[in-house]
Amino acid sequence: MKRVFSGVQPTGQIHLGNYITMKNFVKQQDEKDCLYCVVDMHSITLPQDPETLRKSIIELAALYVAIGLDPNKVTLFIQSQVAAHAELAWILNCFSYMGELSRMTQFKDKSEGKQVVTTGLFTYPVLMAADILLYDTHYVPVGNDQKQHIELTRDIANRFNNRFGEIFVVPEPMIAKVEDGARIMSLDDPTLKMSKSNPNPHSKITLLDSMAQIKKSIMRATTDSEAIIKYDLTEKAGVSNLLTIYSQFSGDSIPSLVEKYEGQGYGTLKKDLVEVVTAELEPIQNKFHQILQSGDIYDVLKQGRNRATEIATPVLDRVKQAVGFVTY
Ligand code: LTN
Repeated sequence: MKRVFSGVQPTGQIHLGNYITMKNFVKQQDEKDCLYCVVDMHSITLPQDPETLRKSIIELAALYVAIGLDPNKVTLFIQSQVAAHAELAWILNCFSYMGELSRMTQFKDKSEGKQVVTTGLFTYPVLMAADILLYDTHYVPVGNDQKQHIELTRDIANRFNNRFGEIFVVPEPMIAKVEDGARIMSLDDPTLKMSKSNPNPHSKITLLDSMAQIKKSIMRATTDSEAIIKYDLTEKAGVSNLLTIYSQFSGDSIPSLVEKYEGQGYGTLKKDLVEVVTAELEPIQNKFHQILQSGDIYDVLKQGRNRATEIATPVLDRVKQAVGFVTY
């Protein structure tokens, strides 16, 4: 059975862009051996408030279940609960190059203009490589923005294998198909990617937004003054973004949506989009609250930690043996 691994950071709120990636997690759970991780160690590469982080870790785990991951089918766990991640990351740090890490665009974006940049932020992609390689992962479902990190993971794995023999499985990215490679853009400024760090609450829709807030964010989304519903990412970025979101939620193709709304105003499109989005998110929110209240999530995470450790331990031993450490 092919293995799938992916991780989400427990920082900020999960927005629609993240959600589309996570829906792809759910799709994999029946045919593949899936491990999904709350990557809390990645989150401390930027400053965090401890109590907020602790709460976000459990909430993200609950959200994983609420969107449809079945704890009896997949392994859900917290990265910092499996020490092998940190151990392998150290070893891989000794096989990664300053030059290649300096070229990571996410590092450049996140470090730009900062007075202090931690080495943790710099080696973030190496920890991500460790996450993936630790489980003999075949496929990694991620958003487009993580492609470069997966490429680096493959480079590190190949480098290690060339030096020591077939130690690692070389993983492949699995990128959710969005029409024309479109990304989910900010609602207030469709030239920017929808982002956790955008301070404007109406720039994004997060999975835990109230229904009223979702309605407000969609109804005030930036469009244009043409009042023609057309899919055109450069000329009509705002309307195209609404169509992309609509299509992701309803499953309708974009051409069929363009046809459906031909001759109608943006108001109708937006009202219907509110319906489609809230109809899907409301039951997810109900389930989310129910899971948190029941306390069952801790059992799920313990079981996940045990299973993850079982898989990771022999892989880590293989690596330790390869580099010349003593294992017994
Ligand atoms: N960098 C990713 C989160 C992440 C991840 C991983 C994704 C950490 N480790 C391993 C896939 C596999 C992000 O910020 N989206």
